[in-house]
Amino acid sequence: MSASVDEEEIYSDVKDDQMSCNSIENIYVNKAVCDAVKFNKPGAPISDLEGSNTVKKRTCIATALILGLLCLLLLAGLLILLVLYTKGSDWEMKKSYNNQKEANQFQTKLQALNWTYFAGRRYYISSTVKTWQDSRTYCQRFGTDLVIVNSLEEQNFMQASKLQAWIGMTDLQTKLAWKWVNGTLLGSLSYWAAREPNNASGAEDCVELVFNGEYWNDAQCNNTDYWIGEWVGE
Ligand SMILES: [Ca+2]
Ligand SMILES: [Ca+2]
Ligand SMILES: [Ca+2]
Repeated sequence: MSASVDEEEIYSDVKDDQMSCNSIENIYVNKAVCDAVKFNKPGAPISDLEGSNTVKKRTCIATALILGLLCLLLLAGLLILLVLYTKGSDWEMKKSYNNQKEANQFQTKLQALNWTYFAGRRYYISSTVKTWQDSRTYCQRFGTDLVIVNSLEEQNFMQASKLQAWIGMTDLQTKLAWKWVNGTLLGSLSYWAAREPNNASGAEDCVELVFNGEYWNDAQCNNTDYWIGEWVGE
């Protein structure tokens, strides 16, 4: 009877162990212990297993902290990019607005003062003086350039200004041949004054209207003249 009781107790203990081993919680937590009990194999010492679990928990916590930190860094990076993008867009919009505003002001000024139409073309006749390059730069800022003379009619039109004014021709780059500002070489059509171009002192590389606008002369580019701009394109 006593032996039977012992067997029952042993059986009960084993059963308890099996139930314990079958519970979901313990399957993952105490697998090594269960294996040791179920298969009657020497398992790892309990203290080692607990230590192992503690290490795993710490590893999990550390991993979670690192992931959280990475998420924060990623979020911060996205916020910085968003701020930079917004500022860049604002700056571009402001720049575009300023350029458009400047162009509109220029158009208004031209229309109010010196916009002139001839043979379907638009011209700007300056009311101040500048060097040849500064005159050209002024024109280019607003989509124009110094005038290119394509016909006797256009030459006569400029003569009507009666100004000593720069036109769009130079030999600054070639020193050998005269070129219009659009890169084409001067052809047979020309209106040089007598004994011009003479490249006086070896330093005359830009062309101006002289004799009340009737003829051309090569002059030093750093002289200051009025200028005539011609709208590029139609
Ligand atoms: Ca022209
Ligand atoms: Ca020259
Ligand atoms: Ca000259």
